[in-house]
Order: sequence, then structure tokens, then C-alpha cells
Amino acid sequence: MDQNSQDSDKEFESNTPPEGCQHYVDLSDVPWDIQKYYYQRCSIFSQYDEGIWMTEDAWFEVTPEPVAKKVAEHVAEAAPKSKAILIDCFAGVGGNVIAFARSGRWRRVYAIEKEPRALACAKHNAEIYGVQDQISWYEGDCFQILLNELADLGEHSVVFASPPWGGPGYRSDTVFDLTRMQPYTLLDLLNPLQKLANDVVLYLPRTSDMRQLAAQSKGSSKTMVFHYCMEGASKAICAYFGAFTFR
Ligand code: MGP
Repeated sequence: MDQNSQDSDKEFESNTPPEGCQHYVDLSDVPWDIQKYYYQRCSIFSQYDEGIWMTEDAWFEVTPEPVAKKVAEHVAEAAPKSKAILIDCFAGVGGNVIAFARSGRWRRVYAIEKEPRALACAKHNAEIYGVQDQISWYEGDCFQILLNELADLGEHSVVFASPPWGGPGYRSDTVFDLTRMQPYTLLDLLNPLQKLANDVVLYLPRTSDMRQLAAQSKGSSKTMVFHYCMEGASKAICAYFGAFTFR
């Protein structure tokens, strides 16, 4: 084991978040621009008070637990029965990957995250939810990891991606143009992910341009899109590309 792994294991074992990760317990410590999200912390992670770790960006990027749970249920029900592996390409602090592991549907869940601090949070948070052992973790660029380490898994896998949308500013567009999403456009995501696996789920802004999604349906197949709501308001959509069957 190299020194870096030992260091990160020490951080992981400790309950003190490493630099760049926080567990806020007092509103006065929370930067003003994320206070809105801090008020919702127990909707974001129902076990927040057990010591959930967040990065600054995670507060507005993480999938809230009720949404992550519903998405995980949909993916579990609708994916072809032959698929036994779930790959989460942008695991962040673990909102989705924890829900996928908790669904019990997958023989193995693979989580990829480029940002080391977010990955440390995700591992720690998965431990709080008791699913750490069901998840294989990869630090790095998901496109490289899918091409190399995970290349053989494609035929057995459903690939899920909740990419960055370019920050909370996405809300200023009435219709969100997926060809201009930053840092990855719709096609930057779909092309490599569909090369690996036939079944791909994208978690995208609620205002995403439906025509752009429909244009990516192959042949006569339809792309199902669901809104995921909390308290009656849509938080985001998922677009299901591939052989998903919804009853
Ligand atoms: P929001 O628009 O910031 O909050 O995020 P809300 O509560 O709908 O704001 P309101 O004031 O309009 O009511 C809504 C959801 O979008 C969040 O819960 C996240 O799941 C998701 N989300 C937001 N951003 C900026 C991102 C992102 O960059 N990437 C991903 N994958 N999800 C995001």
C-alpha cells in the first residue's frame, strides 16, 4: 500500500473530515450561499446527523435521498434482468451510489469520482449507510476508467451519470440547452457511455430541452424521461436510453 492510500485510509477511519470536506452542525459556520441547502440537510441525507461529510459543491449538486431512492427503484425495475452491475460515473459525495447499493438489485456497484475530497466523502457516507462493502471505488476521469479498468463490464452494466450542469446558474434558462452544458455536453456524455453499455441513464436539469433528448433515440425506440419531485416540485429529470421497460 502506498503512502497516499495509507493517508486516505487514516482520514477515512477518523471521524474528522479531511480538508475540503465538512460536516456542518452550526448555521453560523455555513457560507451564506449554501445556507438554503443546509436547512434541507436531513432531506438531502436522512442520516445527516450521523456525521455525513459534504464538499462545498456537493450542497447544490448532490441528489437528495428521496429522489436518489426513487431513481434507484426505477433503474432496478426497468433495467434488463440480465444486467447485474451498476456504474455511477460521477459519484460525488455518494447520494446516488448509496441508493443504488441500498436497492439490493446489483451484484456490484462501481463508483467513479474525479475529485479526491468528494470521493473521501462518498466512502465515508456509504459507511454511515452500511453499504461501503457493496461498492468498488475509482478515483479519476470516468471516461478513461470506463475505457480501461471497466471496459470489460459494459455488456453486464447499466451506466448512470449525474454530471455537473455548470453550477446553479442552470436555473436562469427557461429551456436548458444540453448542447451547451459545461463541462460536458449531452453528446460528450452519451457517445462514450453508449460505446461501453447499451443502457444509460442521465440525471439532468428539470428544464432540459426534450427535443435534444428525443433526437438521441435510436430507430423506433423511445427515450423515457421522468421528472423527480419533492413536495410537488421537480428537482431534476432522468432520461433512460436503451432497453429499459417501465410497467
Ligand atoms: P436547485 O435548482 O439548486 O435547487 O437543485 P431547488 O431546491 O430545486 O431550487 P429552487 O430554489 O429552484 O426551488 C435542484 C436539484 O438539482 C438538486 O437537488 C440536485 O439534485 C440537482 N442539481 C443541481 N445542480 C446545480 C446540479 C449539478 O450541477 N449536477 C447535478 N448532477 N445535479 C445538480
